[in-house]
Amino acid sequence: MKKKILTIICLVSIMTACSSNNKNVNTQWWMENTQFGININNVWSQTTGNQDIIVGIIDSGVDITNKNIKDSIYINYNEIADNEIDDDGNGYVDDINGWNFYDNTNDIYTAFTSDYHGTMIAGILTDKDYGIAPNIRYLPLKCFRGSEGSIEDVIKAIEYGYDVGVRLFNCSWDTNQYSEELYEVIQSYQDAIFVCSGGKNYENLDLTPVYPACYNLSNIICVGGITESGDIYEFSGYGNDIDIYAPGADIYSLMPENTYNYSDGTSLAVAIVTGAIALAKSIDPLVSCEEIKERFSESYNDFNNLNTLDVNKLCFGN
Ligand SMILES: [Ca+2]
Ligand SMILES: [Ca+2]
Repeated sequence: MKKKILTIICLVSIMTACSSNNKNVNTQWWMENTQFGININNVWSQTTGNQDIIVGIIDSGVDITNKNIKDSIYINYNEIADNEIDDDGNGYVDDINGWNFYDNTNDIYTAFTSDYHGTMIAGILTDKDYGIAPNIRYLPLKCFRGSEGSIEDVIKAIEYGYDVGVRLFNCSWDTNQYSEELYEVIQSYQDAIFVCSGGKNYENLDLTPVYPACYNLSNIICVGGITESGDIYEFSGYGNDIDIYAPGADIYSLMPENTYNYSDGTSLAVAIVTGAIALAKSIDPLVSCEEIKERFSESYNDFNNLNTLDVNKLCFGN
């Protein structure tokens, strides 16, 4: 059994209701809606993502067998599968589709209960029917089993992802524990953007910060969740540290083993923001985190007095 430096890192997701597999229902309230949804239609007429954009999903594992996400998986063409040789010499044997840092294997999916969360994030990002940016690539970086993981593995995953070419990381988790090591690794990759959860409790982050979202670093984006009625989602953090609010309730997403479900959680808002940034980077690969934050600060919603995500404004500035 691997010895781990454990910290408490909790993933944020609550499944609300089991749905049927009826895909004819109007399932995603937040996609086209221009009030508290993300206003995506005009952007989609220009791009549904560029395959050169690779999003690193630091999360639990991903069931990549689903037909709606299997074509978006990152493939390491420098590695020969299943020959038990580290062909590309990066220190990871047979790492074709990312890596399982939790168990230190190339098996990025273990079981439904341990890996539904990462699968859900991959679905929001790239599901052909229900995702934001189906034509980008995602790289599974499994650091959690269920809600259990370690800073130690997260740091390895960031280093691995960056070497692969990831410049956009989805971090749908948080911890109350400040880690200097995690701070430093994020700081050292200035040209990578880290989209992070503003927490799973209804707390003012100015008083009760969560990490990595509240590290004072220019390449971190701190995300909060809102509901269909524009209220702050009941388990989202709030306060001045939040850069942008995005839909975080009643989100329809892929689950393992070819199932779908409605879920709530700041985790989902994070994935929606990551997907939106992936589209912005598909249009302008050199857009900086600073520029993105500036566009977020202009994305002010008078109805709820919050900065709420508008993908059209993010991508085209109006
Ligand atoms: Ca390798
Ligand atoms: Ca190999």
